[in-house]
Amino acid sequence: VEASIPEPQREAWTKNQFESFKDQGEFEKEVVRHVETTLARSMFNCDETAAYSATALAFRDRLIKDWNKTQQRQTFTDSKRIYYLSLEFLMGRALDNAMLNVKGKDIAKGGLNELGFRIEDIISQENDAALGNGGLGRLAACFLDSMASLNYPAWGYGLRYRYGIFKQEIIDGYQVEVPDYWLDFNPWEFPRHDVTVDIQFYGHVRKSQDENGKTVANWEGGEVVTAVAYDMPIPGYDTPSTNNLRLWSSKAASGEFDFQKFNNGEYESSVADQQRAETISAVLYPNDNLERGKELRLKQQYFWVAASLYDIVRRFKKSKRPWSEFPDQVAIQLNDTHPTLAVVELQRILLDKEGLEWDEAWNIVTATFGYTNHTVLPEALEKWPVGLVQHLLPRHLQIIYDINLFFLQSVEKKFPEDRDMLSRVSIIEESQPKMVRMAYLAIVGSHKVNGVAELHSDLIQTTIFKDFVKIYGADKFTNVTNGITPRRWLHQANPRLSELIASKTGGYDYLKDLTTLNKLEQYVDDKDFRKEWAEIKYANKVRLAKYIKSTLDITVNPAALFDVQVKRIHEYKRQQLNIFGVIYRYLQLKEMSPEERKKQAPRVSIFGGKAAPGYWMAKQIIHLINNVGSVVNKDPDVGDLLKVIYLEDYNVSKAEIIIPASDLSEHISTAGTEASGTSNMKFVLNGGLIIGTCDGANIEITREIGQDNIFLFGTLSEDVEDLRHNHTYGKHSVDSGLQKVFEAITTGKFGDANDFGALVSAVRDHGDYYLVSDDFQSYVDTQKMVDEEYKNQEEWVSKCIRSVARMGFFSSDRCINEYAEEIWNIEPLAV
Ligand code: 6GP
Repeated sequence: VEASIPEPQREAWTKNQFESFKDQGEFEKEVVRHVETTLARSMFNCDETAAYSATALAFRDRLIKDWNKTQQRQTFTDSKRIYYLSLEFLMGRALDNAMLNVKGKDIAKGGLNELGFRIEDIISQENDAALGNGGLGRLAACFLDSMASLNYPAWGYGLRYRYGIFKQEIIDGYQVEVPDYWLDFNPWEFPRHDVTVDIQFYGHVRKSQDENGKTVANWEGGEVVTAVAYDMPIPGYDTPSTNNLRLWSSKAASGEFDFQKFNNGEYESSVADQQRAETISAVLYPNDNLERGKELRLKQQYFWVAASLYDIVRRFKKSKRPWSEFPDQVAIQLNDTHPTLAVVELQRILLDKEGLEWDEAWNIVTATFGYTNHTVLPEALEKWPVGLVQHLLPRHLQIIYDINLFFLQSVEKKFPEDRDMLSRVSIIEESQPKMVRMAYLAIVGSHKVNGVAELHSDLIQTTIFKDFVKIYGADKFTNVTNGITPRRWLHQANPRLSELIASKTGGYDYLKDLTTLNKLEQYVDDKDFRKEWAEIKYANKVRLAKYIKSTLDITVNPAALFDVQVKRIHEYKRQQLNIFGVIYRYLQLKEMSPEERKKQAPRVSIFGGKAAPGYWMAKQIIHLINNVGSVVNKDPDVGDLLKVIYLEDYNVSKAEIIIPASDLSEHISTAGTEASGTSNMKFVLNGGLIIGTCDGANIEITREIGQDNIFLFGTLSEDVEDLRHNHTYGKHSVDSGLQKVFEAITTGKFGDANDFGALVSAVRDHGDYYLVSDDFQSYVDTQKMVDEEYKNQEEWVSKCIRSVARMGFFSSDRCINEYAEEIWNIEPLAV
């Protein structure tokens, strides 16, 4: 890198660079300087918010240095880069992570203490960057962490939403949504007012002839909106590599602002255009595993994809390489189908702007893209009405039709005898109205397609994409089982456990190679180690109990079994099965004599998660959980034996408190519906056991940690279809235990029965699509087993330790290395 600096300036440029804080004194000086100058406040009225801001700025200064160097090095070496396109990045807080990666947390702790603050209080001042819904967005955040930590030259591209996922309040047992305006003070983003791209919408296509007589398409007219880049540094762990996350913000294109109107005093209408432009990046769509065909959403997608591709192409063109080398320099990963228009946009750029021939362009496109599928749920598979695409992106629709034409011609050649094949695999669905099937477009436009856990990758190849396996062969399809970053999800969230592990495995190397955890296995029978382990879990539970007390004013006993289900509320994730099970437990407790009750294991059932604002059934589930809580929690017959807690506004920073405190967590989706799940990995890594179905990554977790260390129950994925068929056409009777639960609900034990009619009849009268009744008995039986096993704490703790020791596979580092090797063909950059 130094060689890239011009000789005369080299010395001046490279000397006197500042490093991480030399000592506590230097850190304090920096904080005070930022309070007094950058924030223009006096230390005499420096509150926690100001102390947070100044601390963040002090660390940011260090981060920027590494960031600049990394970018310079990437430019200089000119090696292949990976671009991760995701409409969601669920980052959470950044300060703790920056402290870890810049190395200076201990100094900051001491320094803040001396200035009169506790580091935990300062860290918790930060707003979460909540630019995502759930698993898909959090996975993208873990991937950024791993790509930086492994020194891959990687960029994330997304949208800078002014409002992230809404904040959830629970009022009278109902979810209420409050906007999440998170940008008040965000030291982690850098506006790049000089990096802008004009994005076109609407208009029409005019064909003309160029000087060689070749027909060229000109996309003309319509409206233009400007994309402005905002960059966020992504530091790696134990490496100076600091990558970039570039988020685009929309604003009116210069020249769009109507000065004439403004001059005439029509202030309001003159800013209307501006507001319309800004709407594009205003808000994150709050649906998880659901697509609704809204025009603004399609506008968001194109806006973000077009700006990102412009940026990527601009960077490539600086290298002056021939176009054929584009795929050697650029890999683009599509995080689900949301960025699929990028396939069309790149083809358009190569064809219309750069003058390449169709085949030449198309070979470049398909060699560049990879597509990750995150769900098989039909309601989540993206489709856009042809008419809408035509209206918004007329040239793109033409290209989509051409892609489809050439694709179908090749299919017809290969399968002349299969007459239905063409309509089955067509990118255009011949429905009323016609629809563009984005997943099919993504498959056709990519060289690799992957699922996110073994079962899921098998399922996509045998169900929703099976024709494409026939067409392209099995090699195009692969699996990359999801992972999580151990830096955030063990070291940051559970510092004491991390320290204990480090003391036994030879330091913090395990944070770089998670398989090192296997050294813990030799301590499973070590009584002292087990004791320390159990004490840490208990302390984490005390911390959560305090949080529950402070937010809900409910006292829970930290010695009780903490049973946690936190994730988006969805029928397929089956929080309804959980709460029905809780009701069943409650009814049983009520029937027992006081003597019998004394023998029962106390439990705290903890729920958390948001429902999409338009998902009525999910909101009913939240309501029922809260109503059950308000009955159970004040029932003196039950006391400590059962508490039901709904934690408001589940998000990344709350997950960091909740996950380390769980004894048991629930991952109980109907088999075949949860693509992977990633919180299952987080819970086990933090020394909790799980109860789960044979679904998603639960299956691989079982394989790694051993069947004895997990509570599996329920229908297998291969039996789901038959059961559903029987529900519809055969006879279907509700499980007898569940009937008692329904009786309690419908007789008004938990508030107005009418409120929960739909929840009950979905199971009882409407085919029980999610097999709640089929799995109910085995669920409560398995919970009984949990109660029994929890009584033997020595054995329980041994299982936890053994499980953690075997979780090495689930690091997102492993995952990223697999993508790099199998899909991106990219090497880390030496530092
Ligand atoms: C989620 C899947 O539901 C979850 O199982 C998986 O762990 C996660 O993706 C990461 O791969 N899918 C979504 O959130 C989604 O909206 C379109 O998919």
